[in-house]
Amino acid sequence: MAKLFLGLDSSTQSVSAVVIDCDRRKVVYEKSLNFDKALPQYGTQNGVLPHPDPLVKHSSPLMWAEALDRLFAEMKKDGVVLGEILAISGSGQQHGSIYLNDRAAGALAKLNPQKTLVENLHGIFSRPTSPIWMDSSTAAECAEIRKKLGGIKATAQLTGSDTFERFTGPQIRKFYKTEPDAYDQTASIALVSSFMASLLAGKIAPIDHGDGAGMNLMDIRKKVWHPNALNATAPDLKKKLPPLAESWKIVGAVSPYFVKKFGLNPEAQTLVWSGDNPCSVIGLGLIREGMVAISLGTSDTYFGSMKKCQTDEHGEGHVFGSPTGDYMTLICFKNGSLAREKIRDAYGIRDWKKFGAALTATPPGNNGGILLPWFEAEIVPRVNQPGIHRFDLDEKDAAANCRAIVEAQMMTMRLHSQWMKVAPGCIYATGGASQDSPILQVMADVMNCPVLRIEVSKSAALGAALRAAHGWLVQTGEKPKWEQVVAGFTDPVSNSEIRPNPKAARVYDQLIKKYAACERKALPPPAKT
Ligand code: XUL
Repeated sequence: MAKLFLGLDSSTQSVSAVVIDCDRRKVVYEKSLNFDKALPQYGTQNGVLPHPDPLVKHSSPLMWAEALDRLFAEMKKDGVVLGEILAISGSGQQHGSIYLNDRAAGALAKLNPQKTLVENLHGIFSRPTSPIWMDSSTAAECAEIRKKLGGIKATAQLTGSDTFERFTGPQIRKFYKTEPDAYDQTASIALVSSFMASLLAGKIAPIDHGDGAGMNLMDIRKKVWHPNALNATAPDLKKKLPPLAESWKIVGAVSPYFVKKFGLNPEAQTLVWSGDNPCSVIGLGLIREGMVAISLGTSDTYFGSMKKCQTDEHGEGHVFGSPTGDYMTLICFKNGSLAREKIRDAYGIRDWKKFGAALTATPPGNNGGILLPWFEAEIVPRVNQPGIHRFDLDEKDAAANCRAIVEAQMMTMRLHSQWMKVAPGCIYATGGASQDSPILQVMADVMNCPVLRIEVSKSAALGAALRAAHGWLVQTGEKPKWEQVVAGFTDPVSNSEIRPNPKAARVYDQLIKKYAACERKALPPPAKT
Protein backbone atom coordinates (compact mmCIF):
# COMPACT_ATOMS: atom_id res chain seq x y z
CA MET A 1 0.00 0.00 0.00
CA ALA A 2 1.31 3.41 -0.94
CA LYS A 3 1.92 5.92 1.85
CA LEU A 4 -0.35 8.73 0.69
CA PHE A 5 -0.90 12.04 2.45
CA LEU A 6 -3.34 14.77 1.50
CA GLY A 7 -2.68 18.50 1.81
CA LEU A 8 -5.56 20.92 1.27
CA ASP A 9 -5.39 24.66 0.86
CA SER A 10 -8.39 26.90 1.46
CA SER A 11 -7.11 30.13 0.02
CA THR A 12 -8.73 33.43 -0.93
CA GLN A 13 -9.79 32.47 -4.43
CA SER A 14 -9.77 28.70 -4.51
CA VAL A 15 -9.48 25.43 -2.69
CA SER A 16 -6.71 23.02 -3.73
CA ALA A 17 -5.58 19.49 -3.03
CA VAL A 18 -2.14 17.95 -3.30
CA VAL A 19 -1.60 14.23 -2.69
CA ILE A 20 1.94 13.01 -2.05
CA ASP A 21 3.32 9.50 -2.13
CA CYS A 22 5.98 9.46 0.54
CA ASP A 23 7.74 6.28 -0.58
CA ARG A 24 8.09 7.52 -4.14
CA ARG A 25 8.82 11.12 -2.98
CA LYS A 26 6.33 12.32 -5.55
CA VAL A 27 3.33 14.58 -5.87
CA VAL A 28 0.78 12.17 -7.39
CA TYR A 29 -2.25 14.44 -7.67
CA GLU A 30 -3.09 18.14 -7.78
CA LYS A 31 -6.43 19.86 -8.21
CA SER A 32 -7.90 23.33 -7.65
CA LEU A 33 -11.44 24.66 -7.64
CA ASN A 34 -11.92 28.36 -8.18
CA PHE A 35 -14.69 29.72 -5.95
CA ASP A 36 -16.06 32.30 -8.42
CA LYS A 37 -16.24 29.77 -11.25
CA ALA A 38 -17.21 26.57 -9.42
CA LEU A 39 -19.66 28.15 -6.97
CA PRO A 40 -21.10 31.25 -8.69
CA GLN A 41 -24.22 31.14 -6.52
CA TYR A 42 -22.28 32.80 -3.68
CA GLY A 43 -21.62 35.84 -5.85
CA THR A 44 -17.97 36.30 -4.86
CA GLN A 45 -15.47 38.24 -6.94
CA ASN A 46 -12.01 36.78 -6.56
CA GLY A 47 -13.35 34.94 -3.51
CA VAL A 48 -14.69 38.08 -1.81
CA LEU A 49 -18.33 39.07 -1.27
CA PRO A 50 -19.33 42.44 -2.73
CA HIS A 51 -19.72 45.20 -0.09
CA PRO A 52 -20.51 48.92 -0.44
CA ASP A 53 -17.63 49.85 1.89
CA PRO A 54 -14.38 49.19 0.02
CA LEU A 55 -12.55 48.62 3.30
CA VAL A 56 -14.81 45.69 4.21
CA LYS A 57 -13.83 42.33 2.73
CA HIS A 58 -15.82 39.30 3.80
CA SER A 59 -16.29 35.84 2.40
CA SER A 60 -18.66 32.96 3.03
CA PRO A 61 -17.77 30.07 5.34
CA LEU A 62 -20.55 28.01 3.74
CA MET A 63 -18.87 28.48 0.36
CA TRP A 64 -15.61 27.14 1.78
CA ALA A 65 -17.48 24.12 3.17
CA GLU A 66 -19.28 23.48 -0.11
CA ALA A 67 -15.97 23.77 -1.96
CA LEU A 68 -14.49 21.10 0.32
CA ASP A 69 -17.39 18.76 -0.46
CA ARG A 70 -16.93 19.42 -4.18
CA LEU A 71 -13.18 18.89 -4.02
CA PHE A 72 -13.58 15.48 -2.39
CA ALA A 73 -16.18 14.55 -5.03
CA GLU A 74 -13.69 15.59 -7.75
CA MET A 75 -10.90 13.56 -6.17
CA LYS A 76 -13.16 10.51 -6.04
CA LYS A 77 -14.20 11.05 -9.66
CA ASP A 78 -10.55 11.45 -10.71
CA GLY A 79 -9.74 8.05 -9.19
CA VAL A 80 -7.63 9.21 -6.23
CA VAL A 81 -7.41 6.20 -3.92
CA LEU A 82 -8.88 8.08 -1.01
CA GLY A 83 -8.97 4.90 1.09
CA GLU A 84 -5.17 4.81 1.13
CA ILE A 85 -4.67 8.30 2.52
CA LEU A 86 -3.10 7.98 5.95
CA ALA A 87 -3.39 11.55 7.16
CA ILE A 88 -4.72 14.93 6.03
CA SER A 89 -3.70 18.43 6.93
CA GLY A 90 -4.36 21.81 5.44
CA SER A 91 -3.51 25.40 4.92
CA GLY A 92 -5.87 28.34 5.22
CA GLN A 93 -5.71 31.97 4.18
CA GLN A 94 -4.49 33.62 7.37
CA HIS A 95 -6.39 35.91 9.79
CA GLY A 96 -9.98 35.26 8.52
CA SER A 97 -12.45 34.39 11.28
CA ILE A 98 -15.60 32.29 11.54
CA TYR A 99 -18.18 32.80 14.31
CA LEU A 100 -20.03 29.71 15.53
CA ASN A 101 -22.92 29.44 17.95
CA ASP A 102 -23.56 26.78 20.60
CA ARG A 103 -25.14 24.39 18.05
CA ALA A 104 -21.92 24.07 16.06
CA ALA A 105 -20.12 21.42 18.12
CA GLY A 106 -23.22 19.14 18.06
CA ALA A 107 -23.74 19.58 14.32
CA LEU A 108 -20.10 18.79 13.57
CA ALA A 109 -20.22 15.64 15.68
CA LYS A 110 -23.07 14.17 13.67
CA LEU A 111 -22.53 15.24 10.08
CA ASN A 112 -25.01 13.27 7.99
CA PRO A 113 -23.51 11.82 4.78
CA GLN A 114 -26.98 11.70 3.16
CA LYS A 115 -26.91 15.48 3.13
CA THR A 116 -24.41 18.00 1.82
CA LEU A 117 -21.98 19.71 4.20
CA VAL A 118 -23.85 22.97 3.68
CA GLU A 119 -27.16 21.34 4.70
CA ASN A 120 -25.44 19.89 7.76
CA LEU A 121 -24.07 23.27 8.80
CA HIS A 122 -27.41 25.04 8.65
CA GLY A 123 -27.92 27.31 11.69
CA ILE A 124 -24.48 26.97 13.30
CA PHE A 125 -23.16 30.48 12.58
CA SER A 126 -23.57 33.49 14.85
CA ARG A 127 -22.28 35.66 11.99
CA PRO A 128 -23.13 34.59 8.46
CA THR A 129 -20.00 35.99 6.81
CA SER A 130 -16.31 35.97 7.67
CA PRO A 131 -13.95 38.93 7.56
CA ILE A 132 -10.80 37.91 5.67
CA TRP A 133 -7.22 39.15 5.45
CA MET A 134 -8.06 41.74 2.78
CA ASP A 135 -10.34 43.62 5.18
CA SER A 136 -8.92 46.93 6.39
CA SER A 137 -11.88 48.35 8.27
CA THR A 138 -10.48 48.03 11.80
CA ALA A 139 -8.03 50.94 12.11
CA ALA A 140 -9.82 52.21 15.25
CA GLU A 141 -9.71 48.79 16.91
CA CYS A 142 -6.01 48.38 16.04
CA ALA A 143 -5.25 51.69 17.75
CA GLU A 144 -7.31 50.73 20.82
CA ILE A 145 -5.67 47.35 21.28
CA ARG A 146 -2.16 48.69 20.56
CA LYS A 147 -2.66 51.44 23.14
CA LYS A 148 -3.80 48.99 25.81
CA LEU A 149 -0.81 46.74 25.10
CA GLY A 150 1.66 49.64 25.42
CA GLY A 151 2.45 50.72 21.84
CA ILE A 152 3.93 49.22 18.68
CA LYS A 153 7.08 47.72 20.18
CA ALA A 154 5.28 46.16 23.15
CA THR A 155 2.49 44.75 20.95
CA ALA A 156 5.03 43.17 18.60
CA GLN A 157 7.00 41.81 21.53
CA LEU A 158 3.89 40.24 23.07
CA THR A 159 2.11 38.90 20.01
CA GLY A 160 4.78 38.75 17.26
CA SER A 161 3.31 41.65 15.27
CA ASP A 162 2.01 45.14 15.74
CA THR A 163 -1.80 45.31 15.42
CA PHE A 164 -2.88 45.13 11.78
CA GLU A 165 -6.36 45.72 10.37
CA ARG A 166 -6.52 42.22 8.92
CA PHE A 167 -5.40 40.44 12.09
CA THR A 168 -8.10 38.51 13.91
CA GLY A 169 -8.01 40.30 17.28
CA PRO A 170 -8.93 43.73 15.85
CA GLN A 171 -11.59 42.01 13.70
CA ILE A 172 -13.09 40.31 16.75
CA ARG A 173 -13.09 43.62 18.62
CA LYS A 174 -14.96 45.31 15.77
CA PHE A 175 -17.56 42.52 15.78
CA TYR A 176 -17.99 42.85 19.55
CA LYS A 177 -18.38 46.64 19.30
CA THR A 178 -20.75 46.72 16.32
CA GLU A 179 -22.80 43.56 16.94
CA PRO A 180 -22.65 42.91 20.70
CA ASP A 181 -25.65 40.53 20.68
CA ALA A 182 -24.24 38.36 17.91
CA TYR A 183 -20.88 38.39 19.72
CA ASP A 184 -22.72 37.19 22.80
CA GLN A 185 -24.30 34.36 20.79
CA THR A 186 -20.83 33.24 19.67
CA ALA A 187 -19.71 30.08 21.42
CA SER A 188 -16.57 29.48 19.37
CA ILE A 189 -14.39 31.56 17.06
CA ALA A 190 -12.38 29.72 14.42
CA LEU A 191 -9.75 30.72 11.89
CA VAL A 192 -10.19 29.54 8.30
CA SER A 193 -7.60 26.87 9.08
CA SER A 194 -9.26 25.58 12.26
CA PHE A 195 -12.75 25.80 10.74
CA MET A 196 -11.76 23.57 7.84
CA ALA A 197 -10.00 21.14 10.18
CA SER A 198 -13.18 21.08 12.31
CA LEU A 199 -15.24 20.03 9.28
CA LEU A 200 -12.83 17.20 8.49
CA ALA A 201 -12.54 15.93 12.05
CA GLY A 202 -16.19 16.50 13.00
CA LYS A 203 -15.27 18.50 16.09
CA ILE A 204 -14.01 21.96 17.04
CA ALA A 205 -10.31 21.85 16.15
CA PRO A 206 -7.46 23.67 17.89
CA ILE A 207 -5.62 26.59 16.29
CA ASP A 208 -1.95 25.89 15.60
CA HIS A 209 0.90 28.17 16.71
CA GLY A 210 1.58 29.22 13.12
CA ASP A 211 -1.86 30.65 12.40
CA GLY A 212 -2.52 31.60 16.05
CA ALA A 213 0.31 34.11 15.76
CA GLY A 214 -1.67 36.01 13.13
CA MET A 215 -4.34 37.08 15.60
CA ASN A 216 -2.64 39.60 17.94
CA LEU A 217 -3.92 37.31 20.71
CA MET A 218 -1.21 34.71 21.26
CA ASP A 219 1.82 35.16 23.50
CA ILE A 220 4.42 34.57 20.80
CA ARG A 221 7.01 33.15 23.19
CA LYS A 222 4.89 31.06 25.58
CA LYS A 223 2.47 30.09 22.81
CA VAL A 224 -0.62 30.51 25.00
CA TRP A 225 -3.51 32.99 24.71
CA HIS A 226 -2.16 36.22 26.17
CA PRO A 227 -4.45 37.46 28.97
CA ASN A 228 -3.69 41.16 28.32
CA ALA A 229 -4.31 40.77 24.60
CA LEU A 230 -7.60 38.96 25.27
CA ASN A 231 -8.69 41.69 27.70
CA ALA A 232 -7.74 44.42 25.25
CA THR A 233 -9.84 42.78 22.54
CA ALA A 234 -13.26 41.70 23.83
CA PRO A 235 -14.91 40.38 27.01
CA ASP A 236 -15.16 36.63 27.67
CA LEU A 237 -12.93 35.93 24.70
CA LYS A 238 -10.94 33.09 26.26
CA LYS A 239 -14.11 30.96 26.50
CA LYS A 240 -14.78 31.46 22.80
CA LEU A 241 -11.35 30.46 21.54
CA PRO A 242 -10.33 26.86 20.92
CA PRO A 243 -7.09 25.63 22.50
CA LEU A 244 -3.75 26.32 20.83
CA ALA A 245 -1.70 23.36 19.62
CA GLU A 246 1.61 22.35 18.05
CA SER A 247 1.37 22.19 14.27
CA TRP A 248 1.73 18.39 14.29
CA LYS A 249 -1.18 17.79 16.69
CA ILE A 250 -3.66 15.18 15.58
CA VAL A 251 -7.24 16.40 15.95
CA GLY A 252 -8.68 12.92 15.51
CA ALA A 253 -9.75 10.37 12.92
CA VAL A 254 -11.50 11.81 9.90
CA SER A 255 -15.26 12.32 10.40
CA PRO A 256 -17.46 9.36 9.32
CA TYR A 257 -19.11 11.82 6.93
CA PHE A 258 -16.05 11.67 4.64
CA VAL A 259 -15.60 7.94 5.15
CA LYS A 260 -19.14 7.08 4.09
CA LYS A 261 -19.46 9.67 1.37
CA PHE A 262 -16.06 9.53 -0.32
CA GLY A 263 -14.47 6.29 0.86
CA LEU A 264 -11.79 7.68 3.15
CA ASN A 265 -10.18 5.22 5.51
CA PRO A 266 -11.91 5.46 8.94
CA GLU A 267 -8.44 5.44 10.50
CA ALA A 268 -7.13 8.33 8.41
CA GLN A 269 -5.93 11.01 10.79
CA THR A 270 -6.79 14.71 10.62
CA LEU A 271 -4.09 17.08 11.77
CA VAL A 272 -4.53 20.67 12.81
CA TRP A 273 -4.32 23.00 9.85
CA SER A 274 -2.07 26.03 9.71
CA GLY A 275 -1.90 29.33 7.85
CA ASP A 276 -0.87 29.45 4.20
CA ASN A 277 2.40 31.23 4.96
CA PRO A 278 3.55 28.77 7.66
CA CYS A 279 2.56 25.91 5.33
CA SER A 280 4.50 27.49 2.46
CA VAL A 281 7.57 27.65 4.68
CA ILE A 282 7.44 23.85 4.77
CA GLY A 283 6.45 23.55 1.10
CA LEU A 284 9.54 25.58 0.21
CA GLY A 285 11.74 23.46 2.48
CA LEU A 286 12.70 26.25 4.91
CA ILE A 287 13.27 23.92 7.80
CA ARG A 288 16.52 25.20 9.30
CA GLU A 289 17.44 28.51 10.87
CA GLY A 290 18.92 30.86 8.31
CA MET A 291 17.07 29.36 5.36
CA VAL A 292 15.24 32.15 3.59
CA ALA A 293 12.89 32.34 0.63
CA ILE A 294 12.39 35.53 -1.30
CA SER A 295 9.38 35.68 -3.55
CA LEU A 296 9.73 38.26 -6.29
CA GLY A 297 6.11 38.81 -7.19
CA THR A 298 3.69 41.74 -7.34
CA SER A 299 5.08 42.48 -3.91
CA ASP A 300 8.42 41.08 -2.80
CA THR A 301 8.13 38.84 0.24
CA TYR A 302 10.88 37.72 2.58
CA PHE A 303 10.24 34.47 4.46
CA GLY A 304 12.82 33.72 7.11
CA SER A 305 13.24 30.97 9.65
CA MET A 306 14.68 31.47 13.11
CA LYS A 307 15.05 29.43 16.28
CA LYS A 308 14.98 32.15 18.89
CA CYS A 309 12.02 34.48 18.81
CA GLN A 310 13.02 38.03 17.89
CA THR A 311 10.44 40.67 17.08
CA ASP A 312 10.56 43.83 14.99
CA GLU A 313 10.46 46.86 17.27
CA HIS A 314 9.18 49.00 14.38
CA GLY A 315 6.28 46.58 14.01
CA GLU A 316 6.71 46.22 10.25
CA GLY A 317 7.57 42.53 9.98
CA HIS A 318 5.60 39.59 11.36
CA VAL A 319 6.67 36.63 13.44
CA PHE A 320 4.57 33.48 13.24
CA GLY A 321 5.17 30.02 14.62
CA SER A 322 6.81 27.78 12.05
CA PRO A 323 5.28 24.31 11.68
CA THR A 324 8.72 22.94 12.62
CA GLY A 325 8.20 24.31 16.15
CA ASP A 326 10.65 27.20 15.53
CA TYR A 327 9.67 30.63 14.26
CA MET A 328 9.19 32.18 10.85
CA THR A 329 9.06 35.75 9.66
CA LEU A 330 7.03 37.32 6.94
CA ILE A 331 8.14 40.71 5.69
CA CYS A 332 6.23 42.16 2.78
CA PHE A 333 7.61 44.89 0.52
CA LYS A 334 4.86 46.32 -1.61
CA ASN A 335 6.96 47.90 -4.39
CA GLY A 336 8.05 44.68 -6.10
CA SER A 337 7.40 43.69 -9.71
CA LEU A 338 5.26 46.69 -10.50
CA ALA A 339 8.04 49.05 -9.43
CA ARG A 340 10.60 47.11 -11.51
CA GLU A 341 8.20 47.32 -14.43
CA LYS A 342 7.67 51.06 -13.97
CA ILE A 343 11.42 51.71 -14.25
CA ARG A 344 11.76 49.34 -17.20
CA ASP A 345 8.93 51.07 -19.06
CA ALA A 346 10.02 54.59 -18.11
CA TYR A 347 13.28 53.99 -19.97
CA GLY A 348 11.63 52.28 -22.91
CA ILE A 349 13.37 48.96 -22.20
CA ARG A 350 11.35 46.36 -24.04
CA ASP A 351 11.94 43.14 -22.12
CA TRP A 352 13.47 41.64 -19.02
CA LYS A 353 16.43 40.32 -20.96
CA LYS A 354 17.44 43.88 -21.87
CA PHE A 355 16.76 44.95 -18.29
CA GLY A 356 19.11 42.15 -17.14
CA ALA A 357 21.73 43.32 -19.65
CA ALA A 358 21.57 46.79 -18.08
CA LEU A 359 22.29 45.23 -14.69
CA THR A 360 25.27 43.35 -16.07
CA ALA A 361 26.63 46.45 -17.79
CA THR A 362 26.71 48.52 -14.56
CA PRO A 363 29.05 48.05 -11.58
CA PRO A 364 27.90 46.64 -8.24
CA GLY A 365 27.27 49.61 -5.97
CA ASN A 366 26.21 51.74 -8.96
CA ASN A 367 28.96 54.32 -8.25
CA GLY A 368 27.05 55.27 -5.10
CA GLY A 369 23.77 56.04 -6.90
CA ILE A 370 20.68 55.23 -4.86
CA LEU A 371 16.97 55.10 -5.67
CA LEU A 372 14.08 54.76 -3.23
CA PRO A 373 11.34 53.28 -5.44
CA TRP A 374 8.17 54.00 -3.52
CA PHE A 375 5.87 54.11 -6.51
CA GLU A 376 3.09 53.06 -4.15
CA ALA A 377 2.68 53.57 -0.40
CA GLU A 378 5.15 51.11 1.10
CA ILE A 379 4.59 48.60 3.90
CA VAL A 380 8.25 48.19 4.88
CA PRO A 381 9.45 50.74 5.74
CA ARG A 382 6.10 52.39 6.48
CA VAL A 383 5.65 55.06 3.80
CA ASN A 384 2.20 56.60 3.46
CA GLN A 385 3.06 59.08 0.71
CA PRO A 386 4.32 57.44 -2.49
CA GLY A 387 7.46 59.06 -3.89
CA ILE A 388 10.62 58.34 -5.90
CA HIS A 389 13.83 59.62 -4.37
CA ARG A 390 17.23 59.68 -6.11
CA PHE A 391 20.58 60.24 -4.40
CA ASP A 392 23.72 60.73 -6.51
CA LEU A 393 21.84 59.09 -9.37
CA ASP A 394 21.40 60.64 -12.79
CA GLU A 395 17.74 60.34 -13.73
CA LYS A 396 18.69 60.21 -17.40
CA ASP A 397 20.99 57.19 -17.07
CA ALA A 398 18.73 54.23 -17.96
CA ALA A 399 21.13 51.42 -17.02
CA ALA A 400 22.06 53.01 -13.68
CA ASN A 401 18.37 53.38 -12.83
CA CYS A 402 17.71 49.71 -13.62
CA ARG A 403 20.56 48.71 -11.33
CA ALA A 404 19.42 51.20 -8.70
CA ILE A 405 15.93 49.76 -8.35
CA VAL A 406 17.12 46.16 -7.96
CA GLU A 407 19.87 47.16 -5.52
CA ALA A 408 17.32 49.18 -3.53
CA GLN A 409 14.91 46.24 -3.35
CA MET A 410 17.65 43.91 -2.13
CA MET A 411 19.15 46.42 0.30
CA THR A 412 15.77 47.19 1.85
CA MET A 413 15.28 43.45 2.44
CA ARG A 414 18.69 43.15 4.05
CA LEU A 415 18.18 46.24 6.17
CA HIS A 416 14.65 45.47 7.32
CA SER A 417 15.31 41.84 8.20
CA GLN A 418 18.21 42.66 10.50
CA TRP A 419 15.98 42.59 13.56
CA MET A 420 15.77 38.80 13.14
CA LYS A 421 19.45 38.63 14.15
CA VAL A 422 19.90 35.72 11.72
CA ALA A 423 21.87 36.32 8.54
CA PRO A 424 20.60 34.16 5.67
CA GLY A 425 22.74 31.09 4.98
CA CYS A 426 21.10 30.44 1.63
CA ILE A 427 18.18 31.98 -0.20
CA TYR A 428 15.58 30.22 -2.31
CA ALA A 429 14.25 32.63 -4.91
CA THR A 430 10.77 32.16 -6.28
CA GLY A 431 8.14 34.18 -8.17
CA GLY A 432 8.16 35.67 -11.66
CA ALA A 433 11.37 37.73 -11.51
CA SER A 434 13.38 34.82 -10.08
CA GLN A 435 13.79 33.65 -13.70
CA ASP A 436 16.20 36.52 -14.31
CA SER A 437 19.75 35.58 -13.30
CA PRO A 438 21.14 39.15 -13.26
CA ILE A 439 18.52 40.07 -10.63
CA LEU A 440 19.49 37.01 -8.58
CA GLN A 441 23.18 37.95 -8.85
CA VAL A 442 22.41 41.31 -7.22
CA MET A 443 20.44 39.43 -4.55
CA ALA A 444 23.39 37.09 -3.86
CA ASP A 445 25.86 40.00 -3.73
CA VAL A 446 23.76 42.23 -1.48
CA MET A 447 22.83 39.39 0.88
CA ASN A 448 26.29 37.84 0.60
CA CYS A 449 25.01 34.28 0.38
CA PRO A 450 24.19 31.73 -2.34
CA VAL A 451 20.85 32.05 -4.11
CA LEU A 452 19.05 29.07 -5.66
CA ARG A 453 15.86 29.04 -7.68
CA ILE A 454 12.94 26.98 -6.46
CA GLU A 455 9.82 26.18 -8.47
CA VAL A 456 7.23 24.50 -6.29
CA SER A 457 3.68 24.55 -7.54
CA LYS A 458 1.10 24.97 -4.75
CA SER A 459 3.68 25.42 -1.98
CA ALA A 460 1.01 25.89 0.71
CA ALA A 461 -0.91 22.70 -0.16
CA LEU A 462 2.35 20.77 -0.56
CA GLY A 463 3.51 22.09 2.81
CA ALA A 464 0.22 20.88 4.30
CA ALA A 465 0.69 17.41 2.80
CA LEU A 466 4.25 17.27 4.18
CA ARG A 467 2.94 18.38 7.58
CA ALA A 468 0.40 15.54 7.40
CA ALA A 469 3.23 13.07 6.71
CA HIS A 470 5.31 14.49 9.56
CA GLY A 471 2.40 14.43 12.05
CA TRP A 472 1.47 10.89 11.09
CA LEU A 473 5.06 9.72 11.64
CA VAL A 474 5.15 11.48 15.03
CA GLN A 475 2.03 9.65 16.17
CA THR A 476 3.46 6.28 15.10
CA GLY A 477 6.23 6.94 17.63
CA GLU A 478 8.94 7.87 15.12
CA LYS A 479 10.96 11.02 15.56
CA PRO A 480 10.98 12.18 11.96
CA LYS A 481 13.58 14.71 10.90
CA TRP A 482 12.20 17.53 8.77
CA GLU A 483 15.11 17.10 6.34
CA GLN A 484 13.86 13.59 5.66
CA VAL A 485 10.21 14.60 5.45
CA VAL A 486 10.80 17.27 2.77
CA ALA A 487 13.60 15.45 0.89
CA GLY A 488 12.84 15.18 -2.81
CA PHE A 489 9.81 17.49 -2.62
CA THR A 490 11.43 20.88 -2.06
CA ASP A 491 14.71 20.66 -3.94
CA PRO A 492 15.83 23.80 -5.73
CA VAL A 493 16.17 23.79 -9.52
CA SER A 494 19.37 21.91 -10.34
CA ASN A 495 22.36 24.02 -11.44
CA SER A 496 20.52 27.18 -10.45
CA GLU A 497 22.93 28.23 -7.70
CA ILE A 498 24.29 31.75 -7.97
CA ARG A 499 27.18 32.51 -5.64
CA PRO A 500 28.00 35.96 -4.30
CA ASN A 501 30.98 37.78 -5.71
CA PRO A 502 33.16 38.61 -2.65
CA LYS A 503 34.28 41.96 -4.07
CA ALA A 504 30.69 43.02 -4.80
CA ALA A 505 29.59 41.83 -1.36
CA ARG A 506 32.18 44.14 0.23
CA VAL A 507 30.83 47.06 -1.80
CA TYR A 508 27.32 46.45 -0.43
CA ASP A 509 28.56 46.14 3.17
CA GLN A 510 29.47 49.82 2.81
CA LEU A 511 26.64 50.95 0.54
CA ILE A 512 23.95 49.64 2.88
CA LYS A 513 24.97 52.31 5.39
CA LYS A 514 24.42 55.04 2.81
CA TYR A 515 21.14 53.38 1.79
CA ALA A 516 19.92 53.43 5.41
CA ALA A 517 20.87 57.12 5.71
CA CYS A 518 18.96 57.90 2.50
CA GLU A 519 15.88 56.15 3.87
CA ARG A 520 16.11 58.10 7.10
CA LYS A 521 16.33 61.31 5.11
CA ALA A 522 13.32 60.46 2.95
CA LEU A 523 11.08 59.10 5.70
CA PRO A 524 8.96 61.26 7.97
CA PRO A 525 10.04 61.11 11.66
CA PRO A 526 8.64 57.96 13.36
CA ALA A 527 5.20 58.39 14.94
CA LYS A 528 5.12 58.35 18.74
CA THR A 529 3.08 55.47 20.17
C1 XUL B 1 -0.38 37.23 5.66
C2 XUL B 1 -1.57 37.55 4.85
C3 XUL B 1 -1.75 36.87 3.54
C4 XUL B 1 -2.78 35.80 3.62
C5 XUL B 1 -3.07 35.34 2.21
O1 XUL B 1 -0.26 38.00 6.80
O2 XUL B 1 -2.40 38.34 5.21
O3 XUL B 1 -0.55 36.35 3.05
O4 XUL B 1 -2.37 34.76 4.45
O5 XUL B 1 -3.76 34.19 2.15
